Amino acid sequence: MSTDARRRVAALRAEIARHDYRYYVLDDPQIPDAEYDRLMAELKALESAHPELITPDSPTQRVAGAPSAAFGEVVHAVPMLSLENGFTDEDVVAFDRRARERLGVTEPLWYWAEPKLDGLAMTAIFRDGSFVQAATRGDGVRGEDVTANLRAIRAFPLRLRGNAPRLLEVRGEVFMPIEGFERINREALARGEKTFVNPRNAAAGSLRQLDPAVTASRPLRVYCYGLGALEGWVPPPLQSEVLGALKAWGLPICPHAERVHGVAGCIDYYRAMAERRARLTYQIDGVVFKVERLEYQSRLGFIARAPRWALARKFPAEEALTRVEAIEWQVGRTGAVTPVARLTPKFVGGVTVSNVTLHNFDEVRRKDVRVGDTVVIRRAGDVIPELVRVLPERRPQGALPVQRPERCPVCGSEVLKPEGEAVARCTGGFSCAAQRQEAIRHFASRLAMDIEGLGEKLVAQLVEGGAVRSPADLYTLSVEQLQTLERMGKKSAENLRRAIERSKHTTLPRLLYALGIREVGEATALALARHFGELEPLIEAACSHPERVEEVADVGPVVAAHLHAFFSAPAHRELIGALRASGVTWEPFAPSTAELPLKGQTFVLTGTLPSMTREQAQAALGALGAKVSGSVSRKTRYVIAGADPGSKLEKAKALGIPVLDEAGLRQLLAAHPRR
Ligand code: D41
Repeated sequence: MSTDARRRVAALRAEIARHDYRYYVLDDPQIPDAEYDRLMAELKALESAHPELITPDSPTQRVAGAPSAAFGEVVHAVPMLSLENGFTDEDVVAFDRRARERLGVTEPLWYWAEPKLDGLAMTAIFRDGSFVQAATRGDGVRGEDVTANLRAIRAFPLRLRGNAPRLLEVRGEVFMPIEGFERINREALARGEKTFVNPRNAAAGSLRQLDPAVTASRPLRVYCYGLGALEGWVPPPLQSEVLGALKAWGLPICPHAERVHGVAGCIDYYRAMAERRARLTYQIDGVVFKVERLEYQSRLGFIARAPRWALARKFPAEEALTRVEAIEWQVGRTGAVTPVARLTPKFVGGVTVSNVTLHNFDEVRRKDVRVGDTVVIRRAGDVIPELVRVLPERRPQGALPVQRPERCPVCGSEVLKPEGEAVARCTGGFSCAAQRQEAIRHFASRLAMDIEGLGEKLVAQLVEGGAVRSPADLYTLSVEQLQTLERMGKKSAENLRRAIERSKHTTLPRLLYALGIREVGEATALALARHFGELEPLIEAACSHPERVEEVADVGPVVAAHLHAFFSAPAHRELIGALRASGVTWEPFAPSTAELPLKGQTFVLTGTLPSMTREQAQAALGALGAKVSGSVSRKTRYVIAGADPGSKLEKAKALGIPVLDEAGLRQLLAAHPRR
């Protein structure tokens, strides 16, 4: 046998072990994966040429031997205790008080605080530094022999570094980081296989495998947190020092564990981890506090099967079951009609949840939520509570699918859900109490009726106080009435009154925009005004001949439907009458004799513009007479390109057609101001 081969094998094993240590224990990898794979390949080649050099703790032996038929049983030399649970700060205070009373200590104790990993407990034995056996916790007295499986986990060392004791039994948690969990689930889904419900189940399912090759393929990690049987080593006085020693031997330790002072330190640690929880790469279900001093630990001993020197402070459960009592429809400020499930109140994630939004009708159908259903709800951290899923097996008989409301629950106006959109909306606008305030704020805004000084706060007061129910009411407000508003002196009230008065003389495009018809922005309002010249012909067309409305550049069936719904509503016809009656006038839009500046020019839009929607860009161009087309040809005047442009941009370049970004488009629009 060549001594060269023996030396090279030893060097490779040491190097591989060093990289594993840097990666899994120090979290500071040194070499790329490809280089690691190369070292491994070289070692494998050498070992197959010199099989006599193979030892069980070689990294090539992580998966060795055939799958077994069953797990053997292991009796734990030192029983694996369980943890006492605490659910409140008071539980932590009581735990600390009991410990100090028993010890006769009055000053605050030091604690070792660590995350409570949501995985599965294991114990591993090293003899003379070599890994020899591992077992699950089982009932604490006897567990299953998972030696071959633990050996298959790359994150766990097969040999200890430095001077290891004759016998070292370490205890820890096997877990699967969230990212790995999501990856194996994605892969399982792609193969049409079953997925794991959570990382804990994934870790348990992966460790308790009769074929260690399967375990090896799963992204498992191990963090060690304690000791079992020992020979040839007297542990240092403190828990933190024990973990320091384990880490020096190359065993992975949770990086988020720390020493804390007294009960106050414990409670602070709990809060800090609860806040960090969502950003951790692994799942935890609480934190664990352990009395630092080992001498105190042994004086405190244990009751039943839990040590008196440790407490698991659990996070509130994030998921719970409850029942859907009703499904109601809420109307938002902009008319969005949103389904909300009213629930039997349930304490989950630290708060009582009594309703959850179902976002939109499609979501209700997708989840198939029905009144009477038992559902899983979830509230994680500060995240908005959500309805995760329905338990169909618990559905009461006769529970019917939810129907979308045809009429607004607040005002009774028609509810429309445009094709391809998720959100259904109330068409009530001003006449809907839910939308009144927002609609009036929009009416008064600068690009609409431009009532200077009438901002959001004043509108809120006027609407809440009942003085204003429709925009027409603004024109009946007296200086005296305005003066009753908060922080409104005589002078400001007079100014506001004058601004309201001034706004009476407006233009048709401004009025159309001010009405707040869905998807009728400034550009569309202008195009409509330009096309119809006056309001009446537009109303007539919108109500009776929608196809005529679609003749307007850049008005499609969606906008036409919104115009139809708006002008068909009696409340809106009344509003227009009331505005006229209170003296609001608008000049008819004189169709300009001059040609529109971009008439005859074709534009193509591609990609996403930073601050304009496609509709806005299209409307703005249309208002200047340009045509917007879907495909690039030699006749295209400009291509407007945003982020992630498609093949249209390539084609434009190939044809030598000028390309503008949003800034360029804005410059072009500014060069041709609309009236
Ligand atoms: O992270 C954990 N899941 C964890 C579990 C931990 N950090 N420390 C633990 N400490 C103990 C004692 C104090 C009994 C040695 C534990 C567990 N036990 C434990 N895990 C499962 C049962 C008990």
